[in-house]
Amino acid sequence: MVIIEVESTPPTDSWSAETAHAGYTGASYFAWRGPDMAPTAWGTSGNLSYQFNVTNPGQYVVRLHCYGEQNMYRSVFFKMDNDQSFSTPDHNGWVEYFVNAVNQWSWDTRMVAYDGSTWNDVAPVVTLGAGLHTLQFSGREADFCFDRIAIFLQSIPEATAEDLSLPQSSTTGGVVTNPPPPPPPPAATGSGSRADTQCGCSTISTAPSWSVLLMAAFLGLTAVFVGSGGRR
Ligand SMILES: [Ca+2]
Repeated sequence: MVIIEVESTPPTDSWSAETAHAGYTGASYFAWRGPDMAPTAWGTSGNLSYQFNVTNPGQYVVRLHCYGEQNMYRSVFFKMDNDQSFSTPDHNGWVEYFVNAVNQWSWDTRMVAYDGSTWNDVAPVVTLGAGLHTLQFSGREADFCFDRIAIFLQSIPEATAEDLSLPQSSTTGGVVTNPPPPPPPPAATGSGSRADTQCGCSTISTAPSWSVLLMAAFLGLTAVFVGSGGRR
């Protein structure tokens, strides 16, 4: 399961990081303060990109924590990798994701594909193999707000994945996000290597200073010896 705060990447173009609507998570949410874009203007303005790693291949549901100002049809363009299974090839993989709720935060999002005249519902499910994947958005309609992204195996209940108390960068289900998960708390014993082997998520060590100090001392002594020899 991957939980990504939208604001983990800087806003582009007319995306605005805001905090006016209570109920968001993390530092802020993004609101599209640009114009309404044409239904075929995918990928042209306000491109946002999120990369994450999958270790358990499978069918993943993607949900957005959204807020629709004005009406429930505020939407954003969405694309997963270069997957074109959502739509016709000339969409180049882009579909729309809209809020489906007005003036409130909701996970009750709907994904649709535009066929040139109408918008057809598509399941917000993607097949993800092991490895890195890139999720992209671009601006579509004014006053669309989104806060966080949940990507989770279909076997995980939606209510579990949509629990707002979940931290960003969850490693549940063997999936880690980019940016990486927060480092573990320091080991009580002061030995840095134990936390590394337990979490396996980073190379953070809580006590790197001894080896650094020893190396510095060794280099310092070497310099003294070389210097001494040079003066002889
Ligand atoms: Ca957020």
